[in-house]
Amino acid sequence: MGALAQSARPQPQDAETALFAADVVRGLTATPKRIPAKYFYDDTGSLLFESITDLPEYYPTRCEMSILRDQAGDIAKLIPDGAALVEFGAGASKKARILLNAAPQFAAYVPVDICGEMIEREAAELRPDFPALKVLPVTADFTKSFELPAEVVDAPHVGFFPGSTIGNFEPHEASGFLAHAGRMLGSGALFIIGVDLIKPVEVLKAAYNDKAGVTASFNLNLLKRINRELGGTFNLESFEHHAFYNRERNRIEMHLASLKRQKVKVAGETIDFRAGETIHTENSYKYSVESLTALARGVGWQPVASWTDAHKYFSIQAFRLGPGGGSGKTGQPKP
Ligand code: AVJ
Repeated sequence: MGALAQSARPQPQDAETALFAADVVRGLTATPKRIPAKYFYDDTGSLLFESITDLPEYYPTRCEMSILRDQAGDIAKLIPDGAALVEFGAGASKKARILLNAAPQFAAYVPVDICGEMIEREAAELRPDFPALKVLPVTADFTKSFELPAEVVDAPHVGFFPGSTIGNFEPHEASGFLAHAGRMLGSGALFIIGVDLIKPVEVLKAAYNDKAGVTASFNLNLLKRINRELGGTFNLESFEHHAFYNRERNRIEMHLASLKRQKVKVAGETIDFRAGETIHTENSYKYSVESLTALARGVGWQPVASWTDAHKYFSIQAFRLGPGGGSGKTGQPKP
């Protein structure tokens, strides 16, 4: 056994790592090669994404924050007394804080995220700032069914899905997610969604090809993570960050391109790369207010209001679930 084979020996695995390994092997043995974007966010990846949000070229976070700040008063008028704010994929609660400050009628904040450690930490920081608010974190995959805390089951529900995370889904998955959120929140619920808008290609391209190379590091970190967690043998020098706008599909695509013909071992499998062959690592779909509305309407959400920033780069859109939407407030999947 050579040194290469030694270092590529599969590592002992927990359940999470086993799922990661299965997804990566499935994606790298498919044509074209791909890896789900959710795997970007290990500790380093989360920090790199934080740095991306500060880049001069990366407008989405700044635009969304400015809309939330400027329109907080108008958004607050839509919030019923005693409502619970349910954030899907909460992470840092920076954006929720703006809504919670503007709408003191919120009785509860329910951040939902797979990373329990992070939302518990955020909750501990929020509680002293909002002493009257019940902060009730739920550790769960927000794309699957989860139980809302008993304290908020009968409260009016306000869903919150900022950050254009919806753009990572294929349109049919986005529609499926909106339907799922409807079942979780119940009829009459409000849903506040942050979505990146279609805009001139130069602006989009620059946002995913920053001069400082942080987005490239974010993309390449996925290979580092595979090397560390799955006994991968990726040479980071022989892969390159590619990001471009696909006009037909209104999406930014990120890829990692192999600079040469090469073999890489991952989780005990050998993967062949042609020179120039890519791993598709992310789609970031861009919507218009109308195209998201059409998707939402299709699964029972009626448009209530929408706001954009001065450049019309980003949008916050509010929907209400019509009667008969969702399947009640228990969060159980439909039979
Ligand atoms: C977190 C999915 C909204 O698509 O803009 C940033 C992720 N990828 N730079 C986005 C991302 C590259 C981001 N989302």
